[in-house]
Amino acid sequence: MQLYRETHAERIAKSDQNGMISSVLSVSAPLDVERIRADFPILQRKVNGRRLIYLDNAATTQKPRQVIDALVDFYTTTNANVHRGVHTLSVESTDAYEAARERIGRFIGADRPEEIVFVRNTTEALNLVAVSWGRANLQPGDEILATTLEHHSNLVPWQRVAQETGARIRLIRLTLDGTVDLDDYRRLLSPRTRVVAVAHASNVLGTISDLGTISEMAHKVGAIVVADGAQSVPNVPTDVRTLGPDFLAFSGHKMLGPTGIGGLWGRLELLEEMPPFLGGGGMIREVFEDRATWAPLPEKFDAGTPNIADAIALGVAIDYLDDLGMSNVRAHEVEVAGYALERLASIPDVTVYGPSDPRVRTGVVSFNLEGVHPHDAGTVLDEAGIAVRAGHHCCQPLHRVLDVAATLRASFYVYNSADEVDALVDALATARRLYQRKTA
Ligand code: C6P
Repeated sequence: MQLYRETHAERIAKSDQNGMISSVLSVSAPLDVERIRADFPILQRKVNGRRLIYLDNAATTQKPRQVIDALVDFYTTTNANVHRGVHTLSVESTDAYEAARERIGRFIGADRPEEIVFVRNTTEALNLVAVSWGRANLQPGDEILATTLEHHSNLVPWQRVAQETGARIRLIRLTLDGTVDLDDYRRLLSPRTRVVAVAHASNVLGTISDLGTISEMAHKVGAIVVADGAQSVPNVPTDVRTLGPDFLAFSGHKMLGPTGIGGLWGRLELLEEMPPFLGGGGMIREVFEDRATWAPLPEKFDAGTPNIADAIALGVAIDYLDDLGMSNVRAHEVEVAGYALERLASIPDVTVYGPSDPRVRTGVVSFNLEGVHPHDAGTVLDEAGIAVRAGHHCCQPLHRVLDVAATLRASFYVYNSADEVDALVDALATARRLYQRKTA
C-alpha cells in the first residue's frame, strides 16, 4: 500500500463499509451560498467565456464587498499614520487599527490584544519567530522538530536559523493517512528539543494536526510549539488557549481579508523577552548614539509605518466570518469537500491524497489524474473557467514522500457549492479523454 493514497477501488470499498461518505452528504446546508456569493463581485466575472469557478482558496480567497468597501472607506475618509499624530485623522486611524488588533485577537482566543503582532503574512510571522526567538535561544546540540507536511514557510526559516546557531532539524514522520505520527514524535522528543514546528492543517493533504497533544508533549520537555495556522484559522474555530501552542501564524488573505496583512499570536511572556525583529521608527522607547531601548508590546514589533488599511479591512473580514459563524464555515467545508471526495472517487484514474473522511480534514483536496500532468489538467480546467492549483504547493519534502513531483489541488470555501464540484469532475473527465487519446 502506498502512503496517503487511496485508489478508486479502496475508496469505494471503504464508503460501502461504513456509509460515512453518504452520511456526510445528508448534512443540512449550513450556509446560504447564494446569498454569500452575491457579496463577492469577482464571482460574477467570466474566465475563458465561462462562469468563474474559483477552487483555489488555499492559495488565497476572494474578498467580499464589505472588505473592499472598508479599504475604499479608509482611504476616502480616514487615511493618516498611526501612533504618530495628535490630529483627528491620526487619532481615528490609530483607534481603527488598534480595534482591528483587538478584533483579530478575540477571533483566535487571545487574552490580550498585545499578543497579536501585525505582519505581512504567515511567512513573515514564522520568520519573525525563527529569527527573533531562535537566534536568542538556540545553540549547538539543540534540536528543532518539524513535521514532514510542513509548508516551506515553517521549515526554511528554521533551517536558516539552525545553520546560524548550530542547532539541528529533524523531521517527524506522518501516519498512513497523512497526520503527524505521534509515536515517531514521541521517539524524537528529548530534552534537546527546543522547538516543534507544526502546521495545524496541511495545505496539501488537508489533515488537521492534534495541536493540543503535540503542545502538551512539547511542553513536558521544555520545548516551544510554533504552529502554522495558515490553513486552519480561516476554516476551523480556533482558540489558542485550548490548543496550547506558544505561537500561531496566519494570513489575512486566506480568510477573506486583503493581501499584505497577517498575524502572529504569541504568549505574552515570550513576546516580551524576545528581541525585536526589525529596528526603526515606532518600535523604540529611547534612542542614543550607539544603542536603543524598546517600546512595550505591541509596538516593539511594529517597526515603520504599518499596513494600516489592510489591518482594518482584515478586522472587517473577521466580522464577516463571525457573522457566518465559524462552526457553519467548518460544516460547509466538510460538506463540500466530502462531496468532492465522493465525486472524485467516481473517476477511475484519480488518486486522492490524504484521508477519505472529510471530518478529519479541511476543504483542501489534492489528487492526480493518471497519465495527465497536473499542469496540463490545470490548463484544461482553466479553459472551463475553473481555477485550481497545480504544483508542489511549497511542500517539496511531502511531495517526495508522496513520490510525485506535483499534484492538482481543489480547495473550497464559503462560496463554493456542490454544482461547482460537478463542473470540476466533468472538466476532469474532458482532460482524461483528451490526454488519454493523445497518449494512446
Ligand atoms: N500556501 C498555497 O497555495 P503566505 O504565503 O505567507 O500567506 O502563507 C504561507 C503558507 C504557510 N503555511 C501554509 C500551510 C500555507 O498553506 C501557506 C500558503 C499557499 O498552499 C501558497 S504557497
